[in-house]
Amino acid sequence: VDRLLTPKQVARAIGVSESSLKRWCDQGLIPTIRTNGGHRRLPLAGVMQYLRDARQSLVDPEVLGLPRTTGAGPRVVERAEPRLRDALIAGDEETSRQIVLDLYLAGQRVAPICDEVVARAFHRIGGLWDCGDLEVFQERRGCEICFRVLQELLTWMPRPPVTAPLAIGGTPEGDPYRIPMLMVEMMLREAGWRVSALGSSLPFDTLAAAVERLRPRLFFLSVSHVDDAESFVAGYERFYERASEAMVAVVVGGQGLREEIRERMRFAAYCENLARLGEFVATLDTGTVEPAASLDSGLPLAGDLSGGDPPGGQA
Ligand code: B12
Repeated sequence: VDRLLTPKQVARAIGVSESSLKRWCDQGLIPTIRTNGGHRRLPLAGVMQYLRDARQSLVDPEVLGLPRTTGAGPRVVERAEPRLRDALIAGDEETSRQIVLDLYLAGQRVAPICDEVVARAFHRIGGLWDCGDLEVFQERRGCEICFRVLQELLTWMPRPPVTAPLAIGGTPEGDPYRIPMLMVEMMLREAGWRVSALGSSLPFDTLAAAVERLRPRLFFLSVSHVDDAESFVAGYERFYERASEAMVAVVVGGQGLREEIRERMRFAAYCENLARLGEFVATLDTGTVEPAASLDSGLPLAGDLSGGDPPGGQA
């Protein structure tokens, strides 16, 4: 459930008077709801969206439950990566949180935050662990911290309308990796999708059942680890057959999809990172025209117009 703040709290966090803040609420700059008694309450997600859009700095971030030094970190991805890596290795959750939140509040998109900062930090952490320079507990602890921080970011993202296209996905059996899947969820949410992450280590048969039952527009599969290439490829092919019968686009990604495995798979797209995923989904016809509006105009829904071909010039 979204945390509710009072105008007084938000005014203190930003460093403006309560009356200015109430005026902004009444002008619709910050989403506001009213209590039964008529008092204004501000959902935290809406406040975060406002801070991000307005690039508003904070004088007392702790009032919002944010790290004390929020706003003091790098706003560019290049400088953030080495700092995040060190903080994750040291198990410093508040600094890790601050680094990621600062980038988001500075208006950075999900794809560069995830691809260029978080994933890159983990690729380096994996390398250090491989060379014996890191303890397993440090890598594992870094994962836990990262997962919590990204989940927090997800709760701040605006909720998509019920008419938004649906994407579902997960990781295949034997693949316990949760961070890349969470990143895909964030990326799609930012692009306006409804997303239902099914979980990790799921057998292909149950993934196919989910596709048939939920009929999403898009299915995403994240593969970081493949135990046995033969059974993976065979299981995936059975899944893909059922997904294509259900007319569901399948997008795949992850470090486990080495070229020799990829070339034995069928898919709508393979994306090496979230930036590519963003480009791919922009080409998908998601038919988000309001049903009522299209009935009024007597025109068919957007989905019927293009016949499933990507609309030109969008990617
Ligand atoms: C954390 C970690 C683990 C954790 C995972 C915890 C968890 N619940 O998430 C645990 C402890 C489970 C683990 C176990 C193992 N691990 Co490990 N692990 C890592 C580590 C350090 C980070 C993984 C991670 O989350 N990275 C961050 C993500 C976000 O990066 P990413 O996966 O590249 O994702 C990006 C893109 O690939 C893409 N993407 C990914 N998925 C998708 C999906 C779609 C649809 C799209 C569009 C894009 C996309 O977008 C992302 C953002 O840019 C990596 C090091 C590394 N190089 O990443 C090793 C690594 C992946 N592990 C490795 C190994 C060897 C293992 C073990 C076999 C070790 C062992 N001997 O037991 C086991 C295997 C267990 C298993 N059954 O899979 C190797 C894999 C080598 C290989 N190619 O097969 C790596 C590369 C480390 C290394 N240098 O050797 N590991």
